[in-house]
Amino acid sequence: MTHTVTEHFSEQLSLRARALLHGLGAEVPAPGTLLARTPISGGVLLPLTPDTPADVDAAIGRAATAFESWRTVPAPVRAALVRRLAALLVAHQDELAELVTLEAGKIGAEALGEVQEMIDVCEFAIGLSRQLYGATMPSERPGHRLMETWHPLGVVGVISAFNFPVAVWAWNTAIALVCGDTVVWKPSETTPLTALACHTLLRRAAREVGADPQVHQLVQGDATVGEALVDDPRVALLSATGSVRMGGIVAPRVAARFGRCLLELGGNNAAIVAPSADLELAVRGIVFAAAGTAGQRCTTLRRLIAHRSIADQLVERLSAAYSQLPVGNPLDDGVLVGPLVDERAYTAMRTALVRANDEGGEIVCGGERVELIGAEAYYVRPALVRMPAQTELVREETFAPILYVLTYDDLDEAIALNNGVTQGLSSSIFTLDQREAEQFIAGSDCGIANVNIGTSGAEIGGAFGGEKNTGGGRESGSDSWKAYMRRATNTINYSTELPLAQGIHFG
Ligand code: UN1
Repeated sequence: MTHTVTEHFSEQLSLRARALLHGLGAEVPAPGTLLARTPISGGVLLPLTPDTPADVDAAIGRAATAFESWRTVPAPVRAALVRRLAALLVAHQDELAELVTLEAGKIGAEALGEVQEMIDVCEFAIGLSRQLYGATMPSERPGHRLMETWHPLGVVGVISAFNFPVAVWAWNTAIALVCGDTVVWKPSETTPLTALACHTLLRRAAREVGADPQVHQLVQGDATVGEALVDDPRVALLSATGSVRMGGIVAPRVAARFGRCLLELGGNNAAIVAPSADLELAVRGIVFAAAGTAGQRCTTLRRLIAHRSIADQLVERLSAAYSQLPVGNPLDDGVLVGPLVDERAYTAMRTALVRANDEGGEIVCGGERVELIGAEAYYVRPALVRMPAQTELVREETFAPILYVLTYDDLDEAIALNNGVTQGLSSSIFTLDQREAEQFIAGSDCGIANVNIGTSGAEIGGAFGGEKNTGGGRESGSDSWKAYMRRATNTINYSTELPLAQGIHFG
């Protein structure tokens, strides 16, 4: 496309974004310096006005005030808000997904899946609202009851990343709201429009069920906006998704004020392919996990640890599958790999591939840029790279579609390679040998360890998160809700005596 054709196309995308926002009921905000772009063409969708630290301060204040009454609403009644949000998400699933495609560059199926993930977690949260169970324990004292009760925590700050611009917000917000917390959301500055749309739908849901719309606040802008959340003592829990670097800044600052952190940081996820693996199934799983979302999930498969006996055959099959991957405009049917988010991501990918070569790697296929829609959009062919060892480069997370292939001889060695990185998010093994599968589940040091599926695409029902530099947080399903509440241990004396614990006699 020539420059002018690209510009014209970008204008069309911008008009489409405005129309979608309108359809979702969001008011197009005043133009300013925060530029919502589309990675599809690299063009600007809308210029927005960013929030100042004073705006963030006021938003936290409103959320703190709203908390005082929201915490007293019974949890199953609070769930009515989430139920209405889920209904609105169902009604607007297509529009919201299209906005995700425009802003984050996801293909249609994945964007719809992301909105589905929001609906799923809302349903989970609605059921959860009647299951915020506390335990009771036998007391050592007669006529006493010992128990735990769970209480709303306060204002939850949510910092989310561009790659899951809406689902990760929903994981946090749906759970936080039924737990009785209020939310201040700082989305990625790369995806302000989807955030605006979600905020609008939630506020509408609140109005429709008679809840206080101030339970949710949206603050937009760069790192200074996030920092205001990080440092504010009124933010009881800060749930942040992003890079290890970001987590390293956020965690000590929140800890210094004795706030709580829930971190979901980088991943450098591996899959082991054992000799017994169903290779056909493995290839399908690997391609989705490594090339899907153009390699821009924190759960993306980045390291393949193949048994020496099947490695060549596996690489051959993967290479054949990679060569058929349709790369292109994610709005087009049939495309499986959309654009990288921006030039920086592209540069990081190129730099990694040059280093791979320097470190003795062999680029089997991919890695080249495909100039499809002008010079400002970064489309690449997913790369498959054989590496002689787990080098420093392989141990780093490059947020792009590069799959490094390593070989192993015995399973202990493969598990050691899996664990031999600083990140600990997701991992998987392809094997038909149950002993190997169990050994892997016990041996992987990651928060997620799968068998016969890839590393990405987790369901919301499980706890999501990882160990080591991934930050240790758990979000969405299982008992992740406990991070959003405070626990009180209660000893209740219903006797007429006052026996002391540990058999102490006092006076
Ligand atoms: C992320 O990349 O930050 O498991 C979240 C998955 C998705 C969520 C990814 N359900 O790939």
